[in-house]
Amino acid sequence: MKIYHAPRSRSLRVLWAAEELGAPYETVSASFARPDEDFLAANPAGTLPAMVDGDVVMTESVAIMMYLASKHGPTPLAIEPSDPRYSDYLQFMLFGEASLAAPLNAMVGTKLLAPEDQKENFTANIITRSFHRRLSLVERQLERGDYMVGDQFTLADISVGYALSLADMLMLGDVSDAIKAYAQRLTARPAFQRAAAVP
Ligand SMILES: N[C@@H](CCC(=O)N[C@@H](CS)C(=O)NCC(=O)O)C(=O)O
Repeated sequence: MKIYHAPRSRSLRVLWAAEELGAPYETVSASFARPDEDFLAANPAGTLPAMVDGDVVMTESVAIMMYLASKHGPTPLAIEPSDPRYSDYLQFMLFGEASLAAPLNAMVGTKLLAPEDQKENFTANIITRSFHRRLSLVERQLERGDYMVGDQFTLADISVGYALSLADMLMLGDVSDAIKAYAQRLTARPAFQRAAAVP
């Protein structure tokens, strides 16, 4: 399995999941700012990650994690649909990207690329406020256990954990102690550290 990767991009989710699963992979360095031909052949949209596994080509980080869990499972990282906790698993797996990380793409542009006098603007402030409001759902979950699915670490935590690290990178402001402790639990995992060390 080949993963097009850049450090701190969403390909980190895929590497982290592969490390947790013990799934073998190789990485290909890629840049969404300057995509080369090989990367664009795998993902014409030029977004990271892209994964090529034989004839299978996928470009959504959360979907790739679910694919890996199916392929290399059964695994405690994935909750089965018959399990009463499946709804939490599904909810936070998708929430991590759709509700938390996706809106932050606009903040990457604003904080990192926009001219100095356009870094503070109405939309950026709305996105930041909304991100913090949405974290209340993560906090409510943490009142029930250490992870998004009670006390079981799952792919949903990789999904949400990446969004937290992106917000931290963008310096979107302080988060609650519960979120800080949760982020520390996640980044302390050896599989995360191995994935984060991949250049
Ligand atoms: N929903 C996609 C989002 C992919 C995405 O936006 N990746 C960022 C890098 S972390 C990117 O390629 N941004 C450049 C762009 O949107 O053109 C996923 O979870 O994989």
